[in-house]
Amino acid sequence: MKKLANFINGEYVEPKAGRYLDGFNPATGEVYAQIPDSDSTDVHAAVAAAKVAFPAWSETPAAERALIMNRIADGIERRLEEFARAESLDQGKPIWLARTVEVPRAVANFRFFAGAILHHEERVMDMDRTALNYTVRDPMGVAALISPWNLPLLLYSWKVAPAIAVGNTVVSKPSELTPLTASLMGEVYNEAGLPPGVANIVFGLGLRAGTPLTTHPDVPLISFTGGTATGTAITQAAAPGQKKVSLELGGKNAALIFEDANLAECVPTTIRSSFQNQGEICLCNSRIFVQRKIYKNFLDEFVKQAQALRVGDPADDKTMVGPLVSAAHRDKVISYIQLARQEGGEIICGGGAPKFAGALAKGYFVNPTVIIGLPAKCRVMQEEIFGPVVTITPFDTEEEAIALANNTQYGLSGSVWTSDLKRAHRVARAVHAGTIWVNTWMLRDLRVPFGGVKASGVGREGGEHSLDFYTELKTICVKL
Ligand code: TXE
Repeated sequence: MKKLANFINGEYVEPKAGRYLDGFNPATGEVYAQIPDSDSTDVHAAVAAAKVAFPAWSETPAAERALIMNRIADGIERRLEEFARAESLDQGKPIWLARTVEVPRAVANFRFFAGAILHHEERVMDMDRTALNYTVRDPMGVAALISPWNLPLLLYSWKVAPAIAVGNTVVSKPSELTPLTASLMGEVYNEAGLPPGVANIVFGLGLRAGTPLTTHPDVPLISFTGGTATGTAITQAAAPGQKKVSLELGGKNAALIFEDANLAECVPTTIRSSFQNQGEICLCNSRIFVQRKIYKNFLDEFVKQAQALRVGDPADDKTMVGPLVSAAHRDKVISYIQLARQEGGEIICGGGAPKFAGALAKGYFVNPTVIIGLPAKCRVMQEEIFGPVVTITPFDTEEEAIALANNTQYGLSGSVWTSDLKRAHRVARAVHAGTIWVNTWMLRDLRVPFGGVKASGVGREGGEHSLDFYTELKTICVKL
């Protein structure tokens, strides 16, 4: 049984109150780890360590910070297989996905921001030779970084890397459901020579450990990725302290598939955008709209490919769909499938859990599920399910497709499939979302802004937008 520890001031330490939470292996339902159930005492110790480390770290030359960041990236890369195993065991994702996509992306996050701080430039605004205005950026202090369970290491590193690159110190609170890869990061930091107190990690529950962090008076900024309800709670908690907040929240992303789409590319990509990581990616498409002329063809091919996805042991390289992250989340996803039946939907693929014998019998599996025949306003078409469940609905006109895509409180991302260039641009502009992909999905450049509109969040991170979020921008005006 693994017993995890918080990482505070460069050392692994037990939670002060000695309380632990059970960590479950989602593939078997067995308890495999004890996770610190930290409280405000632990959080205060971590914030205090980060506060002490801030002056020296913020004044460390950018080249030196970049060197350490690159060593952190090297450290993760050297242990790629260990990280991939830990992520798969903890979260339930197929190990090949962790190995080929998510752990490499964590490495890239540290390398990218190590480079970004060396190449960053600020602006000078010349007022007709009477004055020069120039801008400078300063790190802000101790950043609170709260990350979720779906892409644990990827999202942890997405926040820590830019935050420390620009000279902040941080206290992270990873999800209580998936602490394992973050718990390895302390070793990587120490090996890389990151000064104690620059990156601290406190494990525990949202209310007991998260709230004292987001409301701490010495924390001026918060980056959060997670559910929309939690994002609202964090905004409310942060308001009295006038904290800078970035929220990446839920989604109900649409794929709009027009009759001139290249189905040979569109179907397998839409299978990925529906079921990759068990559908537990905020960018997954959960509502698929298909132009009527190709609806039947698309549906037949999509269902055939969905049925062929191998559900099973995430440690097996052939597995395409692993278990959901927790029993509670599995129950939530199954309850939406039941609701779809009540709301008049027809389940034409999946719809329940696979039967496994042996070790996987108590795992939190759900088969890839396709639902048709639902009205656009029903709960299944409106609420975030966050599992391997999609709805497929026909449409007739471009206007109708856009209206259907926008018929949601969310606005994180979307996909448009067409070979008509003008239509691609038109529809991409008309769909209300932070990111639209044309004839692809989840092609992510680290420089692009990332975030949502409406209930999908506030603010943008990524590339220079992360540098912007994690710094305070100051104007200096010099009269000539
Ligand atoms: O996430 P929470 P939950 C969606 C998805 C899912 C739903 C709820 O639909 O079913 O959200 O998931 C911490 N103060 N997404 O409840 O609670 C928590 O400990 C400070 C979308 O598991 O949002 C964890 O570290 N922190 C999503 C983090 O918030 C608090 C990814 C996220 O957990 C807190 C995950 C509080 N009051 C779920 N309460 C995405 N956008 O990718 C909780 N936390």
